[in-house]
Amino acid sequence: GPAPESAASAVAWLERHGRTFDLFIGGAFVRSASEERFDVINPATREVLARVSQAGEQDVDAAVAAARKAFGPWSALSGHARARYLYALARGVQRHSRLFAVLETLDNGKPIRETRDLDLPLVARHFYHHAGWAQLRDTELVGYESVGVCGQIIPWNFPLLMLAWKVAPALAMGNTVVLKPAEFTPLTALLFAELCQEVGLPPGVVNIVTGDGRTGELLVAHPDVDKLAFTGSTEVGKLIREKTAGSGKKLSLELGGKSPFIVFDDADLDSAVEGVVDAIWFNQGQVCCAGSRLLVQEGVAERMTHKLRERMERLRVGSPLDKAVDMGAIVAPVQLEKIARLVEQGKAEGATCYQPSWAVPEEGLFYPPTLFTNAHPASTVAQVEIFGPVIASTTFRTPAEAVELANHTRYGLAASVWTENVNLALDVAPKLKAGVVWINCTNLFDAASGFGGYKESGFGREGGREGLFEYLVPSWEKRQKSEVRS
Ligand code: TXE
Repeated sequence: GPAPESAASAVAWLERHGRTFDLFIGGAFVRSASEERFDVINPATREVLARVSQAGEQDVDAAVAAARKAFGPWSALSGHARARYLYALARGVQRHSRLFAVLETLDNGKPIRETRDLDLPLVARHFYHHAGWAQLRDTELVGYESVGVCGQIIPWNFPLLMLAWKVAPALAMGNTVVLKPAEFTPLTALLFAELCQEVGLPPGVVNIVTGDGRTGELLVAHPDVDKLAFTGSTEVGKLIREKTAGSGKKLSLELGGKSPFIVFDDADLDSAVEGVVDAIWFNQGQVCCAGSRLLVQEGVAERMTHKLRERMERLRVGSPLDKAVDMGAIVAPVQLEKIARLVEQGKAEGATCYQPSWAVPEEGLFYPPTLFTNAHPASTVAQVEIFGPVIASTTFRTPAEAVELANHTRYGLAASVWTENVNLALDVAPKLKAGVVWINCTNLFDAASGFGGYKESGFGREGGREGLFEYLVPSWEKRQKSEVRS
């Protein structure tokens, strides 16, 4: 097979920083007031990659103040002037894409094939797309104003891509940002901070405060933050909603999921099997819209299980720098323990558990692809977001039953429908309560189409035209608010 990707570029970058990182505030790297730091590990080897700052109250205050100071001049720029910066960031991401991809793979554990061919192109695309919207801002979005200072809290499953989803629209619409990456995966955000310097982004437009949930809480509670955007667990999302109630802060939440993957009798089963690989084994299943519930029509259930088991045998789990692997490492020990615990619970509840005959590497945080069949729709593995490479399968008889099972969840992020009958697909799709429904495909994203959920998957959309309005307020609303204040 192909030679493994070299980690040299990312290692050199880490070494250049003495493997120790400060916070990015007001366009410069500054030491945290407390000088407290935490370890960031490579989940494939458990080695410490770097020590990163834990931002405390003074640091978050300084970052918000820097963003506030930058907001006036930044929001007063013409749209096309801001577009120039977004184009420069997009080109910068492409220029350094190899380094970004390797660093992301080291930090997160996901296969280099994915960071190189999916994460990075999608990141660049997101900045290009929003650069275009920045140009159109002044003519196509009249009657709206920038919101102000945005606090953005992101998860570890797509570290740089989630940064792009948050930062690009915020900047394009004239806002400034204080972003908190997830504590497991802060490194590409810090490299992005360097890119902001490289392209000459005005100081304070983007600030990056690393730290754990405590730093997030400080950002959520900060009185001078106008908007909060959060992607992460439903539990923390709920907490943020409670804490911001009545604060006047604008809020968008992109939370968990337990998305159905529905296979009808007439589906092209080989394509559907590849679809499942993509739905639940892509990124080790650590995907908010992962197809984690397999609903199969009775007539093909046995064949589908058989084909899936054969395909599972041929999946490769191992070093994420190996270009031939299909699955890398799980992000952190707690996540690996959570997966293992839920799989044991699934077995205890009586579902049939299939794993490949081979074993995963022992040194790193690896977990094998896992299939449950005969999972009762109300059971743990069919209801709880596992956020790992585990899919739970159930059968159904009629399309109506498929819809009922699909919607039998607290979540509503995504769904995938597999059939050769276009009428059936178009009949079923609108009945599924999900932010996106894929037909004969899965896990496809584009900056031009809005992404987000229903029910406990959150609210607000990212991407598309609708995503822009998360970072704008109607002018009349802003006037009214300032009148109330004065
Ligand atoms: O998420 P958290 P965790 C789900 C998934 C996973 C579980 C736990 O099921 O197993 O959540 O993962 C910050 N105030 N998803 O614990 O805690 C935190 O520092 C403000 C699904 O990693 O929600 C990080 O930056 N912020 C999800 C971010 O919130 C707080 C992706 C997300 O972490 C905070 C990730 C607080 N009180 C996990 N506590 C998806 N839908 O994509 C933590 N944070």
